[in-house]
Amino acid sequence: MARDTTDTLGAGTDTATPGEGDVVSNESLANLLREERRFAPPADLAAAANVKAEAYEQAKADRLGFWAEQARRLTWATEPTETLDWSNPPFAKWFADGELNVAYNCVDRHVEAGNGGRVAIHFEGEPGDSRAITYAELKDEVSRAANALLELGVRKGDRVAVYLPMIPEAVFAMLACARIGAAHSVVFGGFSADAIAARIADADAKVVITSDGGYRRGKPSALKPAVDDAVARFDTVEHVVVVRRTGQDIAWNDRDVWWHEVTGRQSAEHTPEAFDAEHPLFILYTSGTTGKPKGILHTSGGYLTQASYTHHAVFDLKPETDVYWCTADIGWVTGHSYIVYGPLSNGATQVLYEGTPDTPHQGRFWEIVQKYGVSLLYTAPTAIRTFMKWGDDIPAKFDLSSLRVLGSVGEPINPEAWMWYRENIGKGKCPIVDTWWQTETGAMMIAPLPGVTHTKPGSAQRALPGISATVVDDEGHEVPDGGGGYLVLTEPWPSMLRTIWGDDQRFLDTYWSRYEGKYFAGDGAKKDDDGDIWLLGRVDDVMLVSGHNISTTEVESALVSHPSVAEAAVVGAADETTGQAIVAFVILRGTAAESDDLVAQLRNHVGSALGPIAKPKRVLPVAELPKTRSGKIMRRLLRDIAENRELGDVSTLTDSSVMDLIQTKLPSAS
Ligand code: 6R9
Repeated sequence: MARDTTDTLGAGTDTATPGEGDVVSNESLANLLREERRFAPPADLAAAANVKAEAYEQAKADRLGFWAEQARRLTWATEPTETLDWSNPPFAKWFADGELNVAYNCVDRHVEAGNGGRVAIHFEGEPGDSRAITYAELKDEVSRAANALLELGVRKGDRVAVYLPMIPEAVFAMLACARIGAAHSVVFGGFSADAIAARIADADAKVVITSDGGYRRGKPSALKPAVDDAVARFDTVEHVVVVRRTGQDIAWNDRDVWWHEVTGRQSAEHTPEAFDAEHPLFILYTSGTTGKPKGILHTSGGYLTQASYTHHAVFDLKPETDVYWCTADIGWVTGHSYIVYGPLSNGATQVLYEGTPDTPHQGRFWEIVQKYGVSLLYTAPTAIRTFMKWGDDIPAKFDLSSLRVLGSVGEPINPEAWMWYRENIGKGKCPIVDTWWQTETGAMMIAPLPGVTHTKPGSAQRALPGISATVVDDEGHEVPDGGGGYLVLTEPWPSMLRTIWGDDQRFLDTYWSRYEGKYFAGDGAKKDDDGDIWLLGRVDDVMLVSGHNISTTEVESALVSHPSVAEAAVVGAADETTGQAIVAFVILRGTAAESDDLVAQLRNHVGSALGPIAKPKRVLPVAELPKTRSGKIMRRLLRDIAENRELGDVSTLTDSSVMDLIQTKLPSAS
């Protein structure tokens, strides 16, 4: 990147006018791809890696054979003889004649193999309470919870909604559902009563599992009132099971039962039944930009195969010695696949943390890494940029020498955030695995292999073995190396969504109608000269300035490459001259002071990094950005602000007061 060079591309131009940009922009926007930093895997990690370079060749030669082999990682009650049934595309069946119990694979088989004494979960509550749960104890907890659900009338094929904080009971509840063949529908703790009600109604959930509250930011925060409000709207919800976490006062209704009472009277023995590989495992709602949330349906055998394989391959998990920690919430797909199903199917020891990264202090994450000797860490760019903002001195106070692989998920990671993660957390010795995937894909799809890939800051690089991904243009033709367009998946994969719950037509329309025979992911992407893939953000967020597509990710990464910027969100706002004009919202790093001079510098900085056409019309320093509970920036709301419109749906926002803060900062926004 040309971030330290002078203003060679004429970034003094304030407004790009149509026509003028053509040559300059095409050339200069490719600058981000001129990322020349490369990091080879550490030799010792490469030598002992779970997955070596041959895996790509093997999967290429026989993709289905490769996945059939990965399915053998699992313990089947009936081994599948058929790998993929694609006779009715895009409705896939994987391992259809196989039978298994997902919870048995995540729990019992480790106990039977003699590892019952291994810690499955090191729970760390926000107030500092902790609890270690071995695989043997997990088996008892999950069995009791399964027996409790049966007592409450839940049966194979039913749906159970789960609305819990990040406490062990969330894991027990999900596995108990899996164990008896009921599909869980986890709703982010903190979503509103309306959001819970919509999800209960769509899936027709019979039972809801919640808690009195959970700890967030040093205080107990209530969960049950939202459930009470939602459940009161239906007579189909038969029971609400309530975990006591905070002990706060709650209203009590006839259908409520305490978790500790209903599980406490059960036997710790429960014989898991084998279900078809295509039996539903869970529904997880993902908010579309418009319309009601989509209930993404995942099934059992294929999903678990890919969650398990990718966790083993991409984190290089050695279950006897590693301590793994995924900081995601259980309400996000990352919590499903990389807290519950992937790690537990692999017999991992992991940390489960209830709270926020700054309670009681901004070093809390690093204190946890030090306390448990975490070796594999999986977090999101939003967290990494927040840590950058707080300053390098905070992680420097802790012993992080146990770390060996660092993961990222959720958004494109800006090259400078990647470098910061590598230097300040990984101390220059840990491979970074930037993992691209979606709720819909169920498990990782594009990511480096830590013992194989020469990593590049900011790129997820290439499809994992057995996965086929590429970038196509408007007409669906694959772009050559160096070209840009849309990310598509060209072959079915084991953990693919099977449909949208109750709406096959929407499944077809959303993902399979844009390009014949290809899955449309909704993300913009580019291939660099080596053929490596760079994700450029959601297609809905792409800006059209003077006839040029400009990706939000590239402009944000250019801003974050300035030493004063920790985080940036960029939107295209309607503009009379250029169609759209780039408006950038930036969070400054701890030491930087807001000034007109700095704003001018930042605009010029983007201009010189990417060319004049990408130079933001406005740069607005703000204290916070609107984010979803999984940490994704909600650019749609910033666009509403930049265009002086009333705010759209804010129901998935973490903290709606953020919008008020931004609005008061912008009396003159136009
Ligand atoms: C796992 C998850 C999916 C969307 C996806 C993309 C963005 C996720 C990314 C990434 C660039 C990565 N995304 N990981 N973009 N690089 N490593 O996040 O699922 O919540 O369904 O979001 O997130 O835009 O399409 P989900």
